[in-house]
Amino acid sequence: TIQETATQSRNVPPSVDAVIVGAGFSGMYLLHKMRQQGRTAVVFEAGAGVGGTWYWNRYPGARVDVESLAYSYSFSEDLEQEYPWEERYPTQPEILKYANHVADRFDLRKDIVFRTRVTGATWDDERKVWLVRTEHEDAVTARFLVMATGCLSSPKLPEIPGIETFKGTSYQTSRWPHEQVDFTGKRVGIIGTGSSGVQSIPVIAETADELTVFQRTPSYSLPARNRRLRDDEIAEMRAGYRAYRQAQRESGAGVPVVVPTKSALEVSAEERNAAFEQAWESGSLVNLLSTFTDFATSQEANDTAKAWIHDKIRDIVKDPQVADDLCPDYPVGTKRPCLDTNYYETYNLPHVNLVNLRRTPLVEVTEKGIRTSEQEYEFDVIVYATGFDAMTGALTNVDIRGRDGLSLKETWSAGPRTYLGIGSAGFPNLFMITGPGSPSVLSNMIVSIEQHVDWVADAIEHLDREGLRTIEPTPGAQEAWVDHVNELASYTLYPRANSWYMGANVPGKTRVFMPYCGGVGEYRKKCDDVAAKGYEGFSLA
Ligand code: N01
Repeated sequence: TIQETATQSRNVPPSVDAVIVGAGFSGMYLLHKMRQQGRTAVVFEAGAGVGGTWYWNRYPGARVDVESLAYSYSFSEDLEQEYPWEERYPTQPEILKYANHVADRFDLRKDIVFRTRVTGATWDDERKVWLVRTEHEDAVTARFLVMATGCLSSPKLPEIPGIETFKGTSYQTSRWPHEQVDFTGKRVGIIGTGSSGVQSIPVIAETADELTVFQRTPSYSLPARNRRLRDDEIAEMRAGYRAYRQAQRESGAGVPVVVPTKSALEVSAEERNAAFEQAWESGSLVNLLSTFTDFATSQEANDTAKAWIHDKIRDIVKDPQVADDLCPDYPVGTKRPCLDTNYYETYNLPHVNLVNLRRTPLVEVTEKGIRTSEQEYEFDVIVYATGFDAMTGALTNVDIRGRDGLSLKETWSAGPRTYLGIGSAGFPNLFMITGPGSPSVLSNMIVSIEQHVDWVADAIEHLDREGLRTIEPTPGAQEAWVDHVNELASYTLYPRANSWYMGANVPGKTRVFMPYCGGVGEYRKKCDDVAAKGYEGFSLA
C-alpha cells in the first residue's frame, strides 16, 4: 500500500530561497537538489501524495511507455543499483511506489505541503522576490519560483452539454479514485482513444458487461509486449548504467536507439516491411519511430509505415468496418502513438462496440448515457479519457505576474513564448521544468527533467557565486528561440495533425507546435553552451 501524508501540520515557512510547484518527478528532484546546495525550499502539491502524473492517473491499465530501467532517476547511483523494478513497462502503482520510495529515501516529505494548490505568484521588483499564494491563503516569499507542474496535468473534459446530468457514475482517467472500480455487470461508455483510452479499454472490457468506445480520432498503437524483467537483464543494466545514462542524454528521445541511416524510400518493400515488423515485435515506440531517417519529415516515407500499420490493424480486427474506423489517416508519429496490451484485439469481443464520432458526432450527455447524432446509448458508467490542456495549461492556470504586473497567461495567449523552455522574458527568477520550447513530451521525461533541474540549480549557483540576484531571458534571445523551435517543427510532419502537441485539442488554443523537436542531445548541448557563455541570452543582474 502506498503511504500518503493524509494529515500534515501546515508548516509553511514565510520565506524560502525557492518555491517549487508540484511534487512529481521534477519537484522531488529539485527539492533534493536545492537542499544539497544548502538552500531552503518548499514544495506545494495539490495532491495528497508525491508522484505527479503517477499520483493522479490511476485508471485501469495505466503504465508508462518507456522501460522502467530507463524511466528512472540517474542522480543517485545507490538508488539506481538497489531499486527492484519488476516489469519492463511498470504499472502506475509500481511507479507510484518508486516515487514514494524516493520521497522516503531522501526524506523529502517534510518540505512538501500537500493538498495545496498554488493559485498565484507576483514578482516584487523592489525586493526581487516572488510572492506566492495558495488556495489556503498561504503567502510565501521566495527568490526563485520553479514551476515543476508537468506537461499533462491540467485535465480536460469534452465540450458537450449535459455531463453533470448523467445519473450513473462518471470517471475521468486522470482523476481516477484511489479505490478499485468494479465494472462487473456494468454497461460502460468511454470517450477518448488516446494513450489513456487505449490502455484502459482492454482492461475495462475484461469485466464490463458491455463496453462502447466513442472515438473521434483513432490512435496508432503498438503492442507493448510487456513482461516481468529477468534478473540477468537487470544485472546487465546495473553493470553498465553510467554508460547507458550518458547514451540517454546524448540520444534523440532520451532512449538510446540504433540511429537509422536509410530512407524508407531507398529500400525494397521487403526490407521496409521487415524493419516495421521488427519494430512491431520489439514493443518499443522509439524503435518504430526510428526505423528510417525520413519518417518524421517525408509524407511519402511516412505513408509506407501508415499503410503497413493499417494492414496490421486489418489483420487483427475481424469486422472490416471496425478495422477501417480504427485506421488513422494522419502521418504516423505526428500525434503521440500509444503502447498497448490487447487493444485492437479487444474490438473482436462481442460485448465491445466502437462508435465512430466522425460519422455520428457526440451531441450531449443525458441522464441515461450518451447521445450521438444517430442515437442515445444507455450506460451505468461513463469514462472520460479526454486528455489535457497540455504543456501550457498547468502554467497558465496559475496567475503568474512578472515585471509591471505582466500576466504569463496573457503574454502567452498567442502561444507559449520561452527561452529554452526554461524561462520567459518579463518573469525574472521564474523557471519551468520541461516547459514548452524544450524537448519534454518528445522525450523520456525523466531524462529531460534531470537535465532541467541540474541546469536550473547550476544557474542559481552561478548567480550566488557572482553576487547577482536575478536571471531573466532577454526578449531577443526568446524571439530567436521561439523562431528556432518553430522552424525545426516546420521541417517535420508534426504540424499536419490535430494533436495536443499543437494545442489543437483545446478549442480556442492557438495552433503552434509546442515542444522542441531537435532531440534531447542537441538541446542539452545548446543549454550547456548557453551556461558556458555566462548564460548567454539571459540578462543577469
Ligand atoms: O489524452 P489524448 P490521453 N469529443 O489527448 C478525445 C501521455 N500518456 O490522456 O484526438 C470526442 O491523447 C480525443 O480525440 P481527438 C501521452 O503523452 C501516456 O489519452 O482530439 N472526443 C482523444 O482521442 C499521451 O499522448 C501514457 O480527436 C474527444 C482523447 O479524447 C498524453 O498523455 C498513458 C473530445 C484524448 O486523448 C495524453 O493522453 C496515458 C470531444 N470533445 C497518457 N475531447 C503512457 O505512458 C477529447 N476527445 C502509455
